[in-house]
Amino acid sequence: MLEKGVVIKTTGSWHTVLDENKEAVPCKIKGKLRTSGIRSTNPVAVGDNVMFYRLENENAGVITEILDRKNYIIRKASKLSKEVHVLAANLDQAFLMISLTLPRTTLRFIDRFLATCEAYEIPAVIVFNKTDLYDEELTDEMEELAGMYGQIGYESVMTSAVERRGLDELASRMKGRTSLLAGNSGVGKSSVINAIDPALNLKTRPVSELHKTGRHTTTFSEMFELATGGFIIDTPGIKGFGIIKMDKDELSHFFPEIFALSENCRYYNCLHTNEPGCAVKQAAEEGKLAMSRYESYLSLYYDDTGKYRTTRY
Ligand SMILES: Nc1nc2c(ncn2[C@@H]2O[C@H](COP(=O)(O)OP(=O)(O)O)[C@@H](O)[C@H]2O)c(=O)[nH]1
Ligand SMILES: [Mg+2]
Ligand SMILES: [Zn+2]
Repeated sequence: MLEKGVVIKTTGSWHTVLDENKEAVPCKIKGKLRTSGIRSTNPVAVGDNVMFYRLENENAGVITEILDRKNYIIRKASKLSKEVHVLAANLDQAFLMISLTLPRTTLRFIDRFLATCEAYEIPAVIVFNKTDLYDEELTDEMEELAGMYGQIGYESVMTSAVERRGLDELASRMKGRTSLLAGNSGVGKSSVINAIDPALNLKTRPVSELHKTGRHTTTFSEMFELATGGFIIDTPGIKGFGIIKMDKDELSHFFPEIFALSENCRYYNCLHTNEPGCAVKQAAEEGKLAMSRYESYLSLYYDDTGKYRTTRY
């Protein structure tokens, strides 16, 4: 009998599928699997909804089909390969956890992440963590940034794992949804999740040990269910999340406020770098567009490393 389930972990050829009674069943894949058509190194990803059957007298099953994906995020399988690795599928939203100190997240990193979410059409929320460490100046900066991103359409949540601040709000936003939790190492992702649901007992690591090697040895994504409801995807390959190298003439689509301003540029194909009559550049100079956002746009525009594919998936 076929059952429906969701993949919560993949390690090599074994995939952990959560059945409809929330029981975890280790599954292999049936030899021939209908795939989604992309050339990926992994046929099944965390977040995939699948059909599977159980093997008799064994606590194991076989996946026979991957149901259509609402969306998925990828990274390149390796530096030279054209193949991709699907990091996660069926995301409802992405939380970008940042910190203004220890370690400080750069605005460039935030904007890259947000632009990538736009390209994937995944709603993004910014989480300011470690707020217990912010002095008055950093608190002002946080309010200013939250206001600036809020105007663009990105909501913010302010949290502290230490002082248990903002956890209810975060948990309620996560409830009933599948969320990607992203952010630089050390910003407190695991700590915040543990503070929401201590039973998960995720490993945390002091910031002073971040430079030590072995940090990024895991390459498999994992999905956790919170006791308060909702699934969280913690993916180690998040650096490669920037895999979507947007075409230069499409880049402004992924900066919503820049895209809105571009309507007033003199040339319809204005790229907002140095063109005469560019409403975007003018707005940045007049303070109507955050200079940091404009600079992030330009930095992505000029980022010609050729590291990533130019295709949008
Ligand atoms: N002061 C303070 N420290 C925090 C907070 N959240 C996490 N940390 C510390 O930051 C370090 C890294 O946390 P961790 O959860 O491992 O970060 P991750 O790499 O994003 O999962 C640990 O030493 C945590 O104790 C917070 O809200 N306030
Ligand atoms: Mg962690
Ligand atoms: Zn322009």
